[in-house]
Amino acid sequence: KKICVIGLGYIGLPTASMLANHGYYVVGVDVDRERIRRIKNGNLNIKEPGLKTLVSGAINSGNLKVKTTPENADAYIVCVPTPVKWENNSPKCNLSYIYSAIESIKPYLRDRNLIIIESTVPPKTTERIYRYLNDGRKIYMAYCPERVLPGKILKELVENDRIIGGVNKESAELAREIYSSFVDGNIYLTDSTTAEMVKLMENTYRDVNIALANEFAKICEEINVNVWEAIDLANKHPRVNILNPGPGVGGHCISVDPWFIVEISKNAKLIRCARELNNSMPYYVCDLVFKELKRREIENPKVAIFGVAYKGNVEDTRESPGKNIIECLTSKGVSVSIYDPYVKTFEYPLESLKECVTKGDVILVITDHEDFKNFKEEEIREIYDLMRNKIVIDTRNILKHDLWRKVGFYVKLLGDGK
Ligand code: SAJ
Repeated sequence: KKICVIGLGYIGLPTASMLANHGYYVVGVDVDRERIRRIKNGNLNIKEPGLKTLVSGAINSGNLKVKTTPENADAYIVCVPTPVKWENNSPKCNLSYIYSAIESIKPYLRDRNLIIIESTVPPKTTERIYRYLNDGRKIYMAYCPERVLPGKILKELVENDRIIGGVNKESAELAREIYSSFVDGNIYLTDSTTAEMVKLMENTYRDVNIALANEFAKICEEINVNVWEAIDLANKHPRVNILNPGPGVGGHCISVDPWFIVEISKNAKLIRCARELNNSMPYYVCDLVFKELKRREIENPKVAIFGVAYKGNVEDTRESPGKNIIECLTSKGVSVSIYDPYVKTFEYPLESLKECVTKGDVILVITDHEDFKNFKEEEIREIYDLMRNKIVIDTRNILKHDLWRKVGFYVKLLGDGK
């Protein structure tokens, strides 16, 4: 059987390669010529453990071909981005990439073809597209949300349970046949609108949980409690699982998807509030910086930013809270230098560790990279000697604070009022 995967990003490329390695003939399609060229050369712009080997294996086997236009196939899987756009202060899912993907496959569609959408979309989108396409042709359609965690994509693609929502039972069954070729987890069938809502609920649950942790962090600062210790102890309860506070929620999923629920329902009050709270965290972090600078009357301050990836151990900077923090600091006349051992390109210049901390006043840790945990005492001492003022603000509780304090740093931890 032949499958056409539209969109070769974080989800489409691993999925296409996986299917090609499991007996399907796969055509991977992306409108970006440069991306196609890179995939062919094995020079991927996505850094994900194991991905390069998987892709080159699929291409060398002859089962995966990549190009810029679709072809006739038995099934089409759409994995294009669905960002949020703002219209009159209201969030709206930008479905333009989905629509152009659908238009691009429309001329090739034949009776009994299956179309699967994996991109995150507002409820009822799949049904609407199904109605639009079913103009006399017998098309099958299903919504099968991706659920993989960046950094663990290959493992989770195989191991996670999957939800498949068909516009009818036959569609769901046909989609199940495809996914069961490589998924070891359970596969659950439902209707397409339920599956769309399930996807949004998963990411919204996480966003609201993080917002709660962030609110706890602010409150703990007021009452001289360490929120990290408090959360750790609360989580000893068998039915409590509070996530970690931090500088805000980034990435292209959790910081975006809850808006698609806000878009469709006035009842989404808690969801909107959580989103706004998480979006406000970068400014809360900047206030912590301003407070330290003011307290010491530091003139022409320089802040050394540690980490601009949206989360630890990835190179992705999309929707990173770091961007808002940098903008806010620089708009108030604070100069910033940026160090991130994982990130290769960013809107602002990246520097080496030494350059970044030289003559700095504050180290502001924004990302929980493993590397930051592993600084040795000699390295911390070297950093100490290069800096003008010796302040550290850790928004992730990732540094070994005892070691930094021992060297002589003043360490402020987000959410620690003690
Ligand atoms: N974060 C915190 N505190 C925490 C956990 C995360 O502040 O305790 C922050 C992270 O630093 C990051 C953001 O939240 O900025 C999101 O990171 P994440 O690791 O929670 O999630 P993503 O966006 O990398 O991937 C999520 C996953 N969804 C869930 O876990 C429910 C993944 O399984 C989805 O496939 C993915 O969204 C997606 O594509 O929808």
